[in-house]
Amino acid sequence: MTKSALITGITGQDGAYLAKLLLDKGYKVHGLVARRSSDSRWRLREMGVEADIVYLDGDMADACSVQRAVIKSAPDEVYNLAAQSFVAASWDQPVTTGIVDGLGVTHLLEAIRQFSPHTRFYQASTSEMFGLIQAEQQDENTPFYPRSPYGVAKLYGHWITVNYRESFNLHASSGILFNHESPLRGIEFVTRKVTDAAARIKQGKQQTLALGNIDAKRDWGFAGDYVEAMWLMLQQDKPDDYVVATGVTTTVREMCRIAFDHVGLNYRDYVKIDPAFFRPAEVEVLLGNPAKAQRVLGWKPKTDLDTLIRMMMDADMQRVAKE
Ligand code: NAP
Ligand code: G4F
Repeated sequence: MTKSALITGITGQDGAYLAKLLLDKGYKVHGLVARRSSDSRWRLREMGVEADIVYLDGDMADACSVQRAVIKSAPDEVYNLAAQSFVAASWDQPVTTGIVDGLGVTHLLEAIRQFSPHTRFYQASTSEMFGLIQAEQQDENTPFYPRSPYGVAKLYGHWITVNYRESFNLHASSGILFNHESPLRGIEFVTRKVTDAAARIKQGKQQTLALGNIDAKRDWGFAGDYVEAMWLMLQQDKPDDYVVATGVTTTVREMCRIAFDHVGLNYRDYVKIDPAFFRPAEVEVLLGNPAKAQRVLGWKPKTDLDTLIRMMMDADMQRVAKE
């Protein structure tokens, strides 16, 4: 029997990788897509899957459209990836972020509870919930301390998922994913901002790169590896929460060095510190412990940071050359 999946946020980085993974496994893939005035399907084209998806109009802020998407797709599995996912923007749009990333999760869980209670549910939780870290290495038992409206909204989404699991016996799991990147990463996130700029500087199309806190540390992995963990969570007999990370943390500064090195440049010659890119409250360091995902799901990251940044640099060098 062909399985049906509904992915919200299918036009985003993870949505594109997950759609490809599920299509390769033989799923019928539906995508909830919010109306935009310009093209939002470029990542699905890059992955070669644009024509293989059933698109359903809807917005996480609109409970009726979310409900309709659940009824129409009759999903065995729902992956809730839709979000206003840029931390810095969440201070400028705290209410929208709260509605989409927080209440939106309830719209989806309610639709599943009422119309499709057998459906398995994945919530895209985040290491940003750890924020001001309460343990050197964060795992499923580490207390949360979010530091942005995004982190706070995601914490609501996380707990409402746990609550619907416990209240209504839904197969609802949360993946607490640490930063994951790829050539499809949005240009506003620091890794892509750096690889794009290094490619432009190398090709004489940009002179400098303005960044904020380059001493911040992140546990960076590859999005292609991380969507496999999402799928594995929904194949388990029991729903649960899992940290997905590499277990290695690196400064933004060192990530810059790797990117610029790859094209034979010294980042120190080009990176300028600009207070405009500092945040009202910073998450200084994140470092995940993926031991449970490894033990229960049999999941391990396959891509180290050096390989990941080189993959992104190669893609940006080619793209910038064609511009
Ligand atoms: P992304 O590239 O920013 O994609 C976000 C997706 O959500 C896009 O498809 C976007 O649509 C959609 N969306 C935004 N607002 C919406 C709304 N009101 N209604 C319906 N769809 C909406 O994010 P990502 O990196 O793929 O991340 C996927 C999920 O994982 C997000 O929930 C993010 O918060 C979470 N997460 C990401 C990371 C990471 O490091 N990447 C780590 C932990 C958790 P448009 O394309 O039309 O804007
Ligand atoms: O790449 P970032 O914008 O990602 P951030 O804030 O860690 O959030 C990402 O990962 C989360 C998981 O932990 C996701 F939930 C979330 O949706 C998103 O995908 O920033 C990384 C670090 C920060 O400390 C930031 O202050 O880089 C620092 N940074 C320094 N200069 C910068 C810049 N970040 C950006 N975006 N732009 C800069 O110029």
